[in-house]
Amino acid sequence: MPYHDVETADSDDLRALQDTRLTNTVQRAYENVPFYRDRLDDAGVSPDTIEGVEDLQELPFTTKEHFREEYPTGLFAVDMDDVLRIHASSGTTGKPKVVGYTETDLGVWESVMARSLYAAGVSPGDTVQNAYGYGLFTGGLGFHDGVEALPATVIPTGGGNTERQISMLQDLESDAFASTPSYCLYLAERAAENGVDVRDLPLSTVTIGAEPFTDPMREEIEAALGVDAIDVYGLSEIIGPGVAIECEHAQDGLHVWEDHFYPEVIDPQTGEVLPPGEEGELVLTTLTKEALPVLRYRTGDVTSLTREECDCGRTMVRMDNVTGRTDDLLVVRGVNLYPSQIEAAVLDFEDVAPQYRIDVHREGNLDRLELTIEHHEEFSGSTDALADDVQDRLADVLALRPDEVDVVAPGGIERQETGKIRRVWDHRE
Ligand code: DLL
Repeated sequence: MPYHDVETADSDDLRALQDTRLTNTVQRAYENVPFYRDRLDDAGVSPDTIEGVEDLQELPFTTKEHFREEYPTGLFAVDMDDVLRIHASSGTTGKPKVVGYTETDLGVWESVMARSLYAAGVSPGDTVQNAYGYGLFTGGLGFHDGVEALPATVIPTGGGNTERQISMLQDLESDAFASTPSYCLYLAERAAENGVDVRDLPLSTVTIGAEPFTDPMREEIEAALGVDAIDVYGLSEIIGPGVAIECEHAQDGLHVWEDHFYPEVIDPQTGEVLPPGEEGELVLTTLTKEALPVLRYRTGDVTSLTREECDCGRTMVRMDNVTGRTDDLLVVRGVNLYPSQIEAAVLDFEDVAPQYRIDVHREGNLDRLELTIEHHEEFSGSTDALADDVQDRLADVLALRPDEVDVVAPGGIERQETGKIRRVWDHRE
């Protein structure tokens, strides 16, 4: 049984609900947000002609640049008196994207998070240690409210403070742990240094999200923690964590809570909507948000959708694990490559640990690609030979030979205790 009946809704009923909610959202956005009014007027679209999801493609896209142009609250559809909470997503450049929530929005958020946690295998009464950062980042408070709404016990450790994090896991016997994938690895590593094997803890559920990761990276995490790692997806512009999650049952794609967030996948070049199964950029439309309704938001995240039945019985559409973003693309000596291709290729080597760093330099007119990887603790072979093997493999996979591959000892790559991990350093920027 799911947490909420709607998770197994009949497709016609779900569509009817989405149609009504979309019509209302478009009307509210048009009436209350000058940005949307101008965009729709410019596109020659009257909100009255949008009668449901069928008509969605008539609406123009919204982008992260629009959030920046309308900084801080130009996209809000309600008076500030009705905004109970603000969050913001910093990104790497430019102004943060400021997002707001009414009381109803906070209610929706905690309910989709409660649903998500339940789908991941957290039960009412469990104890969930929340290692996402509290503050403007949506991870901390988003998970926090969802755990309480479930209702379960939340331990708000937040990011960092790893020694205390480990002793809390031991002493309070947490059932579940939530953090970024990179922090899971960091925690396991620090625990081992202190003589604690995380695999011996009573943890039964781990959710990972907020950062892209490949399947080989997930396998490393699961091996380090001794438990399945459930992928949870979300973004501040839409609500925060809780847009989509894998079910523990099938762990085969993330169920998008499409009664609140309508997904499309488009060709990032042409903007054309792609059929199920085809990979492209995820576009999301909020169906119930009051403070910040968002129409056709280009997330930049690369995925595909499937409507095939899931073993868990939930009927909601599933999206594939996001391993990268359209703007992650690195062009090195004219060759296009994504960091996830490098991650998957190097972690395929048994001797390579799940830590890496990509540096791109420009020397004269030439780009230079350098990769630093760590070998596993048990490795006793030649680092030069391993470096050569990795270099050869990457030359095959990427159609570009890295100029240098450095294999360093465990711990040789600097660790990051809080926030989203940075692995790519493009010094040409
Ligand atoms: O990262 C919300 C979140 C918090 C999701 C905790 C999951 C867990 P932002 O800081 O706005 O919000 O960043 C959103 O992070 O567009 C993706 O590029 C990336 N992202 C989030 N979840 C995943 C995931 C939060 N499961 C951006 N896999 C998104 C891959 C993810 N990338």
